[in-house]
Parts: sequence; structure tokens; C-alpha cells
Amino acid sequence: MKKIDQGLIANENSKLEEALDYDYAALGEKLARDNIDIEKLTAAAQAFDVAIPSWGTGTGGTRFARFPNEGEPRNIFEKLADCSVINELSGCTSSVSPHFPWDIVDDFSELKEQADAYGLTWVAVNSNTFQDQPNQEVSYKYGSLSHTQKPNREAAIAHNLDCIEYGKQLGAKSLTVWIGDGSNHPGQQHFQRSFERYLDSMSMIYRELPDDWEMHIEHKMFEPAFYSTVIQDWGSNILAAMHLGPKCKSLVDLGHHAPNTNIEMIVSRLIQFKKLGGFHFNDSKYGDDDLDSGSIHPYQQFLIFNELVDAEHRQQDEFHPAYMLDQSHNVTDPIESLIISGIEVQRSYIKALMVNRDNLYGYQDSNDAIMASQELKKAFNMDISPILAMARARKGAAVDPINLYRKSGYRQDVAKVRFRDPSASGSGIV
Ligand SMILES: [Mn+2]
Repeated sequence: MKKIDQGLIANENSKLEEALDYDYAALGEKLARDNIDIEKLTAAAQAFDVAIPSWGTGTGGTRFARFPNEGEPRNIFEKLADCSVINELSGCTSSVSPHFPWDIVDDFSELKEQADAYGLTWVAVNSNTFQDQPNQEVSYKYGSLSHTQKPNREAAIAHNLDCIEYGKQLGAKSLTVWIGDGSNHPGQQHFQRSFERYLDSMSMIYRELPDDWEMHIEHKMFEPAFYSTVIQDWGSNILAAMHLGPKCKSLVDLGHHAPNTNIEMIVSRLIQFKKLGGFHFNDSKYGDDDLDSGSIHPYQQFLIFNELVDAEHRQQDEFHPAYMLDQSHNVTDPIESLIISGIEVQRSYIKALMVNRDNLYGYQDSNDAIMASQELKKAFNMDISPILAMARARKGAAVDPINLYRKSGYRQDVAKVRFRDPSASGSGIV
């Protein structure tokens, strides 16, 4: 089942076919001079996938205001339909990551059937103990899994166990845990005791993980707590993941570090110790801006993928990181932002595949800083758009996705039936 008319895609793609074939052939010749097989890169682009967060399909907001778009999804079924549109046009986003309790439904089998019909799969389920739900008996105002009071911790543990049950019904294979726990004032919280309480709570969740599941811990240095957070950085993260066990790994959200942090080096460290669980891709200028992937620091994103491809190249053990977008779209149509972002993440991956590892290792061993740097820059500076467009064409996705999306009139169509619900969730800020 498709949301976008297949005839429209075929027709629009055919208009661009001749130019694409020409550009693709020219790029193929250029790459062949460096002994790079363009067909291998195109096959890799076709196989690449990054998950869409269900909440990313709604309009985001800041703590000041939210400006909803016409026709934004009001429930998980409508979010799923938007995710299908994104995948049909981008050809690289065939999985969805749900968020609970925002996406709880009465009948998960119906939701799974709907996703199956679209050709979408469910990946990591995300728990939410950073806000109180209506009629909740205890509050998370002063923390959840690390709360000083046992009933509050127990509520947070129970919610995470519920998330595992929901995820099992959807066929998901991992639980991502991010907590807003922390403090706003020096002295407010005992650092060690709060971390101990967190580890105790997490060990209870870990015990209930199905054998073929992983648990991913997401660190974040600030917000909503502004003085300290319990899982502040990758150091606290990897310590917790090592303490909890082999099924627990660290998740890197690009926006959750101090400005100018060398994230690619963190990625390397996590890979080395088999603790890289996955990513939340986004971009930022100042903090956790949740801007579109590759829109501010495309070179950083490329350097992160350089580490990931290096691990693939070395056939690193237990290396199967989960890729997901986690963004907040405040002024754009989220479908357009997510299509472009998925493709930009895919672009970084394919460019990283073009780095000649033997050359790079040689320059590193001989301490040739200039040539090592140039080896990376050479791949980064190459315009590989024809490879990505050809990958989409071969998968029946759109050669020019944004143009096609606008021509489809999808947003206008759903706006006629999705009447705005001002209480709809979708701040998308984690
Ligand atoms: Mn995140």
C-alpha cells in the first residue's frame, strides 16, 4: 500500500532520467580513475536505512511556542502514514521508532499490520519519564529512575517494562532510555547516590529484556536539568552500559554534547569497547537545537561516518549500530525536513565509503598530516548526488523527492481530513 501515486513517481522520474543517466555515467568514470566502483556505492546507498522517529512527523516547538502546520498527524496511525510518504520518496527510511505513551494504541496488532502494509518496520521503542501523564500517581518533577523516593522509581521502571511489552507486539528489538533526571542547583542532588539509584532501577529493566533485545542509554548534558544531569555525558553513559551488561549500549544524540565536542572520537571509543548502540542524528549550532541533519555541520557528520565505515572495514565485532533521526521541525514541513535529512545521513555514509582506507592508514603511520586530511577531504568534497538519485530511482523512490512531494498535494489532502488538535503531542525535543 502506497500513499503517493506510483504513476506520478514514474512519470516525474522519467523526465529526469536522461540527465541522471548522463551525470551518473560521468561520475562513474571519475570514480573509476580512483578504482572506485560506482555500482558498489549505489548498492550500498540502496541498502542504507535510517529510522524516522514517530514524533518527528509533527511540528516541533520551543519552550516559547509551537506553530502547528496544517494537516499534521494527530495519532500514531497518521504519523505512520507520513513515515510511509517519507520512505516512498526518499527510499532510505523504512523503519519507525515509536514513543510511549504518546503512541500507545488499544490494539498493537492493528498498528503492526498497518506498518506491514506500508512496508515499514518498527525499531527502537522510546520510553518517556520526563513528563507526568494525566492521572499519574507519582510525579517525575524531581526525577524518575533516579528519584529519591522508591514509588517514583518504581513507576518509571514499570513504564519502561510496559514499553518492552508494546515493542514486543510491534516486533521492535531495542529500548531507548533517556531520562530528564538531574538538578538545577549545586547541592540539590547527591551525585553518587542518584547515579546508584539510576543503576539499580536500570538493572531491573535490564533483567526483563528479551534475549534478542538491546537497551540503549542516551546521555544529555543539560535540559531540562541545567546544573547537572544523571547521565550527563558519554563517560557516565559507558560506565552505566558496562555496569548493566552486554545487552546495554550507549546511544549518541549529536545534539547532546557541549559545543565543539569531538563526537567522532567519542564514537570511536564506544566502537572500541563494543558499546555503540546507535545514533539520534540531527544538527545544531548552539546546543540541542535538533536542526535538520547535515544542515549546519555536514563535515562533522561525515567524520562520524568515517569512524563507522572504518569499523565496518575492520569488521569490528558486535558492530551493528541503529541509525535514527531525532529532530524538531519548527518552521518547515516535517515530511520535507525528514526526507532531506535521511538523504543527508545517507550521503555521509556513502562519502565515507569512498575514503581509501589503505591510503589513510599509510598517511597515519607515516605521520603525514596533510595527506591524511586530504584523503578525507577528497571524499567529502565529491558531489555524489547522482549516486543517491540513482539509488532512489532503482528503488522506485523519487529522483527529486521534494519537488515530487509538493506535486503530489499530500499535505493539502491530509489537511482536509486532519482537523487540528491543539493538544496534540509532538514537541520532539529529546
Ligand atoms: Mn535523542
